[in-house]
Amino acid sequence: MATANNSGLHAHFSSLDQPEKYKVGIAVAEWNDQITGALADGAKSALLEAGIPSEKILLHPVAGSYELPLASALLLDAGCDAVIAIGCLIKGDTPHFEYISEAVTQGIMRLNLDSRKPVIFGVLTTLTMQQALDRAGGSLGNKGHEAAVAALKMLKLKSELLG
Ligand code: DLZ
Repeated sequence: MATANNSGLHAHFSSLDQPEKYKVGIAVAEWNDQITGALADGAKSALLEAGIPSEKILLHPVAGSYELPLASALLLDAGCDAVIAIGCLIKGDTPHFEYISEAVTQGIMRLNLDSRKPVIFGVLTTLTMQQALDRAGGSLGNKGHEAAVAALKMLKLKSELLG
């Protein structure tokens, strides 16, 4: 069962050295934009809090979650050091949800390993709109903010390991 404090992401993040040198992309799906807009706002505020300059945060909308892997790849090609892919898939009456979820999950993981750059899975996959609202600034926090913290932690890890 989901809990209100299940990640500890914030507790263990110490700040990034020279945050001004990083460029971070945010790809945002327009499907369920009430949710994805709130997630993108959460992600952007976490990056700004960490000292990434606003002109180095590239936020780009795409039609739906299925487009997120290609949009993320293009953001990496455009020089981003990390990308946060934000979407919201809500299960309906057809198997569409399963196909898109699987494709997006695999596509984003592939980008991580192929590029050796963090591409963060900020995609909610929920059974109901209420579950999505709970995770987009509601009772279970803002998963977009947590996704950005995950990106910052991966950038820090990469810098510690590789300089
Ligand atoms: C088609 C579709 C459906 C049914 N549901 C969602 C959804 O819940 N969340 C989402 O982000 N996108 C959805 N899409 C759109 C697809 O992701 C994609 O944009 C289209 O299939 C065009 O490639």
